[in-house]
Amino acid sequence: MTSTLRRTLRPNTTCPQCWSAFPSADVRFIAESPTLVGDPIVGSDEPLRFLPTRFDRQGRAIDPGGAVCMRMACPVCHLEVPPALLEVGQTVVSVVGAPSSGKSVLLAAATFTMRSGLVVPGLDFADIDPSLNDLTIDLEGTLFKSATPEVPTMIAKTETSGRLYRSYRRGDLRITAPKPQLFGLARGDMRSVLALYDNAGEHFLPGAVPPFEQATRHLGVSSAIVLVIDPTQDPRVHGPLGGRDHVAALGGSSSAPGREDLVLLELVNRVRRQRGLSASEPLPLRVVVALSKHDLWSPLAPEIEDVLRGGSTAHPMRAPDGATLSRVHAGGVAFLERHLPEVLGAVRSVEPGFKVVPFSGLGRAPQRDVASGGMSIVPSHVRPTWAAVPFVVALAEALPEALPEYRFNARA
Ligand SMILES: Nc1nc2c(ncn2[C@@H]2O[C@H](COP(=O)(O)OP(=O)(O)OP(=O)(O)O)[C@@H](O)[C@H]2O)c(=O)[nH]1
Ligand SMILES: [Mg+2]
Repeated sequence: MTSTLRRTLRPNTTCPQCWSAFPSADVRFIAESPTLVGDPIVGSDEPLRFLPTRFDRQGRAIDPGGAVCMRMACPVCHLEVPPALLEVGQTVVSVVGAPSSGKSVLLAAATFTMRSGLVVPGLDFADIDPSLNDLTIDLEGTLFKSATPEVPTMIAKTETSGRLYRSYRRGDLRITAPKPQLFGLARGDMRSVLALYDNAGEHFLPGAVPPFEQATRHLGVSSAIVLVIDPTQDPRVHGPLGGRDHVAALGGSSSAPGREDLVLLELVNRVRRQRGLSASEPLPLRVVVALSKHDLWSPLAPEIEDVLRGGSTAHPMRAPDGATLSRVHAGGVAFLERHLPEVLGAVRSVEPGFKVVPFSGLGRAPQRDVASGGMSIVPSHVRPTWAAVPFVVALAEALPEALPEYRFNARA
C-alpha cells in the first residue's frame, strides 16, 4: 500500500458485516480480472478476494490477472467494505422491535428526511456507496420517491432471509447476516460512518433459533439501540382507541399480541452474551425507546400533544432541541406508565438513562387494500412526524460532542 493511503488509514477497522476487528492494512481487494472468479469464503460466483503485493503508480492494487482493483473486502468474511470505513470510525445503531412494529417504515422515513439536511442544521448525511445501500434506497423508493406517487403501496414485510442478507462461510458454518446500510456523517470536525440494519422482527423474538441470533450480532458492537415499540400491539390500548378491529384497520395491532417487555429482555440477554458481560454489569450502550404509530395513539398521550402544540415554528423536519425532547420524553413515560407499565419497568431496569421518542413513520393511517387484503397508502399522502428524531437522539448519545444541542437536560 502506498504511503498516501497508509497516512489516512486507521490502525484497526471493524467489519460492518461480520463485526470482526482487523488491522486496516490487512484489508483484501476484490479481483477485477474476469478469469478470477470463485472465492473460498463468499462463494463460487464471487470474484476472488486477495491480499495485494503489486500496486500501480497511484497506489491502486493490481490483481494476479493484471487488472487494477479498487473495491475492498473484509479479511475475515470477504464481504465488501467501503474504503471510507478504513479512514473514519464507525457508529453502529441497532434498530430492534417485534414483527410489524414499524421498523422498516421508520428506517425509510428517517434516512429520507436525514438526507434533506433539514433535520439537524450542519449535519451531512449521505450514502457511503449507493450500490451497497440498495435496501434503504428501495425502502425510500416505495414511500418517498415513487415513480407513481398517487398509486397506493406499502413497504413489504422484512423477510428472515433472502436478498436483504449476505452470507459467508466461517469454518463449517454458513453465516447469514443483514446487509449493513452505511451512511457518511459529518458535522464540524466529526466524521463517522453510521451503520444501520433492518432485521425481520422474528429475529428478536425470545426463543429464536440460533441462525436468527447470528442475524442480530450487531448488538455486540452497537453504541445505541433504537427499540421500536408499537403501543397498538397491546390489547390494553385497543379499548380506548375504538376496539382491536378498528385499530388493525388503521395499520395498528397484529395477529399476535406483542410482548414488548419480553423482546427487550431477550435483547438484553443477547447483548450480554455477545459482549461477554455478566448479569450485573451495566449495558455499555444507550437505549432510545421509539414509540411508533403515534398518529393512532396520540389521543392517549395528552402530555405529548401539549408539548407538540406549543412547539417551535421552525421547519417541520427540524429535530427539536434537548429541552423539548426532555418534555416529550416525560410525556412518553407518563403514557407508558398508564398503558404499558411492565414495558416501562423492563426498560428502566436495563437502562436507567433510556429516552422515549414518539414518532409516526407514515404520519397518517394506511388503508386496507381490497384487492390484496394488505395495508397500503398513497405515497403523496405520507408525512412522517419525528421519524429521524430517534436516530438524532441515539447519535447525540453516541457522539455527544457533535450533537450537543440534542442532549436531554433531564433524566427520567
Ligand atoms: N397508522 C400507522 N401504521 C403504520 C405506521 N408505520 C407502519 N404502519 C403499519 O405497520 C405495518 C408494519 O410496518 P413495518 O415498518 O413493515 O414493520 P416492521 O417492524 O418492519 O415489521 P417486520 O419487517 O415484520 O419486522 C405497515 O405495513 C403499516 O400497515 C405509521 O406510522 N402509522
Ligand atoms: Mg421490516
